[in-house]
Amino acid sequence: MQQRTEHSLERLLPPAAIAPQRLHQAMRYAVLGGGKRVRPLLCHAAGELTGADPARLDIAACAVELIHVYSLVHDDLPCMDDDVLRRGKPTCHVEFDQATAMLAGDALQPLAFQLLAEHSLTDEAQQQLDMLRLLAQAAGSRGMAGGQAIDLAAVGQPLSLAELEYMHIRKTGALIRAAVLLGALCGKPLAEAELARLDHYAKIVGLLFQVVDDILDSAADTATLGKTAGKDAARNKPTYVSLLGLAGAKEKAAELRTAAHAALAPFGDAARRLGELTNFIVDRSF
Ligand code: GRG
Repeated sequence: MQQRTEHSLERLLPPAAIAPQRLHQAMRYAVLGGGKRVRPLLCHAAGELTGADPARLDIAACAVELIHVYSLVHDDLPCMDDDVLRRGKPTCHVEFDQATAMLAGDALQPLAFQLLAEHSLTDEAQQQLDMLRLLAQAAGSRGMAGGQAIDLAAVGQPLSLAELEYMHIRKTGALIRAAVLLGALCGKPLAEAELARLDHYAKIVGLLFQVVDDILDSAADTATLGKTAGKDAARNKPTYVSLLGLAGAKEKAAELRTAAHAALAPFGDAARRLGELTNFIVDRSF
C-alpha cells in the first residue's frame, strides 16, 4: 500500500520538468521517496470500513499526505524547529534553499485541496464538501497550525499532562483524525453513531501516534528515525516521556491501544485493517 501511495503521489505532483522547475523539484523532493505513509494507510483502512473505491481513496490519502509533508517542510525551517535531516535525507531548505522550501510547503498545501475539489471522491456531494471542510479545519489555526503555535510557545515552559495533550490533539492528532474520516467519507455513509465511534477511534489513534513518537524520540537513534533523535529533550520540550517517564509513556500507549481497539470492536471484521494499523503504530516503540 505504501508503494501504491508513492505511485499516486508521483502521478499527482507537478512534473519536475515543468516551470517553475526548481519549485516543482523541491515539492517532489519533499514528498517522494520516504516516510511511513501512516496517514494514507489509515485513510485506506478507514475506506475499507465503508466499502470505498480504492482509486478514490488514493486521492484522499494523497491530499492528507501533502498537508503532512508541507507541515514537515515548514517545521524543519530555521525559524521553526531548524532541522537538517528528515526522512533520512537533508531537509528541503538544506537541499534547496529557505525561500524555495517555504514556497514548496506553500504550494503543497493548496494542491491538497485542489485534489479534493477536482476529483469525484464519493457519490454524496455533501460528503465531499464535508471532506474539504474537515481537512481545512484539521490543517488550520484550531488544528495543526494552532497546535504548532502552542508547541512553539511551550519551549522551556513546564506543561501539565492536560496542556501537553491539548497541544498534541491539534498539532499531530487533527491530521490523523482527518485521514481516518476522509477515508471513511469516500465510501457509503455511516450512521451518525457509527461515525461518532469512528471519530472517537481517530482521536485516540492521533494521540497514540504522538505518545509513540515521544517514546521513539527519547529511545531510538538518528539513523533509525531518519530525523535528528533526542531533539525534544535537548530543547527542553515537554513530552510524554519527560512528564510520565519512559515506562509511564509506554503504559499510556498501551492504554490508548486498548481504547482504540475497543472503539473499533463493534465494526467487526470491516475494521480489521484499522486494528492492524493501530498495532503497527504502537509496535514501532516496543
Ligand atoms: C508548520 C503548520 C506547521 C505545522 C507543523 C506536525 C508538525 C506541525 C510538525 C512535525 C514535527 C514533529 C516531529 C511532530 C511530531 C509527530 C509527527 C507529526 C512526526 C512526523 O510524522 P511521521 O512520523 O513522519 O508520520 P513520516 O516521515 O513517516 O511521514
